[in-house]
Amino acid sequence: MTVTENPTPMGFGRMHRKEDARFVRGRGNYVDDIQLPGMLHGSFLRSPYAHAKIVSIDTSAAEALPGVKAVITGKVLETLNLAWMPTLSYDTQAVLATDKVRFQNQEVAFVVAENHYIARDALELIEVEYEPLPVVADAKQALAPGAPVIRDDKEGKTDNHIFDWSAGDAEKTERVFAESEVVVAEDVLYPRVHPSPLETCGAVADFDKVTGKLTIYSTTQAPHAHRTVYALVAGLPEHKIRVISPDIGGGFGGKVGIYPGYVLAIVGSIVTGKPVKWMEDRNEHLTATAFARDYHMRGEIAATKDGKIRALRVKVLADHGAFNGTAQPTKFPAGFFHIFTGSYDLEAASCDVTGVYTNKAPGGVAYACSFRITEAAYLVERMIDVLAYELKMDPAELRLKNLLKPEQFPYTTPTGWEYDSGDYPRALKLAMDMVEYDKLRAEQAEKLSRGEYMGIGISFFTEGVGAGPRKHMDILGLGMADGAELRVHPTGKAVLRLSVQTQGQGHETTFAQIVAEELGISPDDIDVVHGDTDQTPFGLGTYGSRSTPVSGAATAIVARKVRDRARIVASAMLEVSPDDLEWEKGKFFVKGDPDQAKTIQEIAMAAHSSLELPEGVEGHLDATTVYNPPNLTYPFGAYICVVDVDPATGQVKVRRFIAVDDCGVRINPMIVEGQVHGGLADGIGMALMQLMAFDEDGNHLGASLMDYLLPTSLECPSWELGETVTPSPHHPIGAKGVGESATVGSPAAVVNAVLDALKPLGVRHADMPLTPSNVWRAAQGRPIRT
Ligand code: MCN
Ligand code: CUM
Repeated sequence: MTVTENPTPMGFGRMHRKEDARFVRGRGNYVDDIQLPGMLHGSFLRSPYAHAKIVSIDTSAAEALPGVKAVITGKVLETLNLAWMPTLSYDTQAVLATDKVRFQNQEVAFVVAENHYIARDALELIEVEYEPLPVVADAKQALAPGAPVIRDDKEGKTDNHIFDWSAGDAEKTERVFAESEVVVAEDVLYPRVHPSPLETCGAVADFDKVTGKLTIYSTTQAPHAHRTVYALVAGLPEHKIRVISPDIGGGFGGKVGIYPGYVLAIVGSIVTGKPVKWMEDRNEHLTATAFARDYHMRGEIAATKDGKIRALRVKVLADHGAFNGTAQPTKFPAGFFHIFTGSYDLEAASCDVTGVYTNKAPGGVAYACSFRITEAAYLVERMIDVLAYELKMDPAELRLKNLLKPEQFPYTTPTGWEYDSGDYPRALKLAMDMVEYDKLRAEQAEKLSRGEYMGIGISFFTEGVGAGPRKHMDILGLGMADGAELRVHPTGKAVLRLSVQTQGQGHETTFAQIVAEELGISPDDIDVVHGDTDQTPFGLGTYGSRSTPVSGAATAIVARKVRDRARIVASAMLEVSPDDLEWEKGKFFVKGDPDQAKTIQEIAMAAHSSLELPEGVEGHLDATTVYNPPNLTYPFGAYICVVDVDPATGQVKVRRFIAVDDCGVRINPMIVEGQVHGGLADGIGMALMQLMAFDEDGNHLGASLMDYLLPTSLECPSWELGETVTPSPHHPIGAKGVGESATVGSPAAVVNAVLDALKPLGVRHADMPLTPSNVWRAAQGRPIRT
């Protein structure tokens, strides 16, 4: 493909995505595109109840339907010791319900048939007798005395409590609060939402009885971690398991965990001896796969009268659904929520998080959350605006007064994070310049005098992305480090093999660009292989925006190892000492004699030739590495949203959105901007439209895209992006992650803008989603509905 206006850069820079050549031609290869000879199809019978005892299941009529090959129930799985599986949070989750169902649409039975239609028809022939039980649909009811116990499968469990977790210095925080001039508190809800990528979840399992090899094509963001878990759970030898994650149509964290469907496709294939495909529909995806958020927060902020913020304290009730199926580093049951002090210089902070079971789908960490930094960033940015409201201060001025200063980096937060680098005031001032802040405030005042409500919302966020370090971070005991392998063929073309896996982030392009930057081989001459455990080195996968911080570093390092080998080969070719060579992107030359040079392509050929190499040098240029990050990287940004609100109808129009992001060195600015665009749209979705609601019986009220709304171009303005570049000092190319930045930063800007518009009506806070009816209710001073 020739793209004249967008030539391939020899390294970092704007470049069209290599993978788009197949996507725009409809030649992507997704799980549902996989067709294997003799393949069967599986489908789930799901529970209509949110909480009910299973009295009996009769599968005989379904089994008798022509074309049905197997009907699997929890009782069948019990005989295989597979009725329950471990979650990524050391809990257990029912693969198929045996004793009772614990959320609506939970998996109850699995039919394997010749095709999808027969499988679905057979579901209707299964007779299940349920005995409905009282439902816990609300996190606050979960710990009430006498609340029905959801997890009575756990021995001795008499309540719905999962964990208590705290961070920070509670005593010191208490002291600072006691002596502070101003203390403001607010209840802030981050409602349950769902990432809802274009592609739902699915798998094709193919067990070969002769070789004992199990191949699983699945929509996973973490193929290697899944393989290890399958090996541990099913007792299958790990080298006989191959997990292939082909093209993925968006993951957003919803494809990190292991779903019953993956397991049942495997069991189905083992039972029938045929490949089995399972692919869920939209309704199943929305109701049964990982949700996000559901954090009920009580924030308190302490400050001086003139707006110096001193301390922050948060209590969280975290709704984890029926099984604790979140995925985050083991030591942190609330993920990275304890980064809630955000971008500010505080004396003290503390948080207490309590996790509870409810009769809702499990999950919790999804939707570009950076392990709950979304909730943390939203909380602090809302609290800052609440404080500004009480102090009658401009929210931009209040932030500028309290932002960390560049000279404070590296900065250790009151809850123990070490921020690597940043220049926060510069980013906020740039955003304010771009939007012409003072002019905008004047316009707002002028409009208000004519009875028009306009709002300006600011948010500033700091994320920590790139988990490990391995010493502090693991998932199910697997340390968070990632491998990379780089092969350079004799003609100088290269193949990079990675443990991380793209779901749309453009890794085939950007990781080739990192190699290009380091070696001077064109990105067009570098293939990136990922998403196949048989072909790639071990690593924990893509989430928490860790690909660039971890595997991006591994890629730079492995390319530098290749360069070190190339230096030795070049020295043999040029008959000089390696120390007498100098590197310039793409070639080594003799110091002081640039005409005496060998290109990386010439060196690659020589490395494979009969050229005599020094003692102990093996030849070839290939290298491998494993990268264990010394710290997270800390991207940040300043966002400003401008809205027009009609309090009479509750309509909100997002007029402008300015986003200044700093993710350190940008590998491909075009891809970074695409990531930011997507995240900003997410923010508008969550702030204004999205809610996974349930009625008191636990019935899901957002089970289709008619009820669960996704933002479109109609709701989004033309984004205005700015950037600053503060390299990460510990990352080999100075890059920080960016994939989740805009989703983390934008909801608060939108909500703050709407509430800024409603400020003259005396509204200090209202919870998301700010739908027209909720905005109208807030404007009327009525409680809003979530
Ligand atoms: N990048 C860059 N320069 C930087 C940082 C990143 O050019 N300084 C590029 C990277 O090379 C990569 C992309 O931007 O191509 C995102 O990189 P990174 O921030 O490392 O994030 P990951 O690749 O690890 O992607 C995960 C992140 C997460 S956790 C969610 S959730 C999310 C997101 O990415 N899911 C997505 N963005 C998504 N975008 C798409 N299209 N689909 C998803 O499912
Ligand atoms: Cu939390 S969503 Mo992303 O980390 O895959």
